[in-house]
Amino acid sequence: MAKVAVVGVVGRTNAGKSTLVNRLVGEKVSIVSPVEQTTRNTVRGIVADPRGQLVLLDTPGLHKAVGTLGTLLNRMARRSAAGTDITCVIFDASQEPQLEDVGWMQRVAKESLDRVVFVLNKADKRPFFRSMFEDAWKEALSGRPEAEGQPTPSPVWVECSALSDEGSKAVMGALFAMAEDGEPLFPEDVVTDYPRKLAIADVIREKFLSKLHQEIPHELGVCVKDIAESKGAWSITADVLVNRPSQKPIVIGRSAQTIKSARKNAEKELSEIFGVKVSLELWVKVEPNWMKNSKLLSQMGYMGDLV
Ligand SMILES: Nc1nc2c(ncn2[C@@H]2O[C@H](COP(=O)(O)OP(=O)(O)OP(=O)(O)O)[C@@H](O)[C@H]2O)c(=O)[nH]1
Ligand SMILES: [Mg+2]
Repeated sequence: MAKVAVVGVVGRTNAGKSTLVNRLVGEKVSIVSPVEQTTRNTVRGIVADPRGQLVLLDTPGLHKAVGTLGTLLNRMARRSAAGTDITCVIFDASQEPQLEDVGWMQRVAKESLDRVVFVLNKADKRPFFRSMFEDAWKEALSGRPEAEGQPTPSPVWVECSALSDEGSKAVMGALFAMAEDGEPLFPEDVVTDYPRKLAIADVIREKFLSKLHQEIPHELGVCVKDIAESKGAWSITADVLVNRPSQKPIVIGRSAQTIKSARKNAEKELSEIFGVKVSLELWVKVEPNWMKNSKLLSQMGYMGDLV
């Protein structure tokens, strides 16, 4: 019988969770960017391997919550870690441990989660703070309430660079070593079951993020309104939401360069992902406080059933 496990991939924002999930799946299922809070929904990536199947839940990184969207993202991250077989905590070890890193360690220590992998990511970078993470873990254990007969949790530590195959192989090895025998949960050729509209919205958002960098970090939302399919071609209409009128010209860019290039790049990638010709129609809309508008957020898929 093959091995099978549901793995919650958690950690603070920007640690490299989505990069690692894409690397392990071998296909891009989750968007990646240097901007914090890139992942906004729990994306399931499915790894098929001769050893068996891993279902990876890529979650939004935990961060200090600001406003409704921030609170929702944190709630999703916490919920996604519950009810999984293995918890895989990703740390960006090219920086000293941060508050959110220590928060995950305390959680692992307190709840005596037994199957845990600690991934020290970005091992390609210098300096690398392995010993500081080990010290932070010792401290998290020392603050643990004394519970009779409870075994001390002992995570497996793996160093990795999610940007390379080598590092991710070590993570995969650690995960399969903890997986139990079972029947596959998904058919073999499936790499993700993330809903199509959300996946499309994510790709569009990523193309804007790579153009805008820090200018409008978290105030940009994409809502896919319609996908019209005909003879191997899709016409997709989507709203690009901003918070304030002053952000609209930034998203559009001089001579509409920003939006045109985001549209082109998104069309290209979506065509490759779905194997059909894709044409995109984007409407930039000012929607004050869209991040606090629960009706809009639920239309965009942020409130749904998560795991
Ligand atoms: N040098 C280096 N950069 C990495 C590595 N892994 C990820 N990155 C970069 O780190 C940034 C954040 O990566 P993501 O995968 O989007 O991080 P995340 O943890 O999913 O972030 P959120 O979705 O915001 O929670 C991107 O610019 C990646 O290219 C790594 O092993 N080495
Ligand atoms: Mg992510």
